[in-house]
Amino acid sequence: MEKGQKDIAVCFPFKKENVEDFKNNIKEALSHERVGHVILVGYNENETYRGISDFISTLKAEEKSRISLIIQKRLGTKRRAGKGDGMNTAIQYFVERGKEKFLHFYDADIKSFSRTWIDRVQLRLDEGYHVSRCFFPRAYTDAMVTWNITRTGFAYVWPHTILPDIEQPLGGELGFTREVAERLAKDKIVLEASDWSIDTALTISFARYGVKLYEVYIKEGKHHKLYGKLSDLETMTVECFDFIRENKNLRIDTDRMVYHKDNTVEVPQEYKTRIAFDIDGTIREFKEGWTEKMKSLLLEYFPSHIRERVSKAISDGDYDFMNPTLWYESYEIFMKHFDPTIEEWRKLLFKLWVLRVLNHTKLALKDPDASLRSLKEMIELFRARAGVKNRHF
Ligand code: GDX
Ligand code: MG
Repeated sequence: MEKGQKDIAVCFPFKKENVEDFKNNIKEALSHERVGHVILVGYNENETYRGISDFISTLKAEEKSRISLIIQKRLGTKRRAGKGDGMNTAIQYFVERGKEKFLHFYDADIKSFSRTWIDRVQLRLDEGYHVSRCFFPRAYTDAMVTWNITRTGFAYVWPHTILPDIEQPLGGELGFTREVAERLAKDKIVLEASDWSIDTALTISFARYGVKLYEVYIKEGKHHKLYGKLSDLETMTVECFDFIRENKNLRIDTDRMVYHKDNTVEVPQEYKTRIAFDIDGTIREFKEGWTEKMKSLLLEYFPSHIRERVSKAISDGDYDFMNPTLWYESYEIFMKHFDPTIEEWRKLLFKLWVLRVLNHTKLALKDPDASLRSLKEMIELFRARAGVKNRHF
């Protein structure tokens, strides 16, 4: 980089966020000497959008000139309009109008964001990696979509690739080169990932392109708005699963791909024991909303040893059974039969995922280290079984 060159664009996609936190993040990005452009992509002209628009009007002319506040376009045609449309709008805007060489993304709701994150991501891009993405220490009861949907799904569908080894394949904090942005902007698979599936779509696409990828460990962690009951994650769980299912016939070969990551120091004790969601509220909700159609899907597709335990969980509150082996069997059934157009399939996937999370959480409360080991072993179990069967769908 030439001295004084502003060669990085930073994008914050946003929907409804705390305006003060978001303002701090924008200021932090603007204060970075290499950031030439800050792209803010809103879902619509809501309260957050208006708050940020007022804030921009108070900035100095030089800072104002480096900010674009835009509304996301409808780029996908099949899936819900969500974060994916926001990120894809930013990528297109960057490719068509931006002059910078690199594009970074960060979530707008992060409370621990600092300009040093930009440095740490950019360091690897400057070294020649095409994509550099963050991963964070997470509570052992957090990241339950990542472990039980995404890394398991990658191990199931693409067991021979590095995809299941990526620490946080759903993370929204990452940077890549203009060349990668240009490919993404034309990629139908990515453009259709208009909802929460965008993070999965990007990860899969980096593997499809065979990029040089680096995962950067941000040891201070990502502090952001918290979840309540697991039902806050229902849409994300289903959308992330469905994207993998829909693309299960994609042939991906990562033999020549370069993938490196930071070594992590031991996760701090406070993370090991922290409970990431409202357990009692989740259990209460689990019992509700079972329709006849959901029960008939269970009866038709699931073996009796799973079906009977699910029924007992609903009637007697015996929640602690969905271990990695039973989850593998269930996952396979969803992979083969799940229909995203049928609401009951979506609900059933979510309910069984809740049982998996509750089973893991019980172990995490008793023996945190054993629970982390069991998540890692679950990925290897999925990989080994899928690899051995070497199935063709
Ligand atoms: N433009 C736009 N449109 N932005 C959105 C939309 C949307 O429809 N929905 C969410 N966002 C923004 C949001 O304002 C925030 O800046 C960011 O996207 C992430 O959303 P948040 O509600 O904070 O998601 P959460 O649950 O923190 O998940 C993030 O981390 C997950 C993970 O680390 O596993 C998010 O980046 C997920 O994609 C990721 O799976
Ligand atoms: Mg968040």
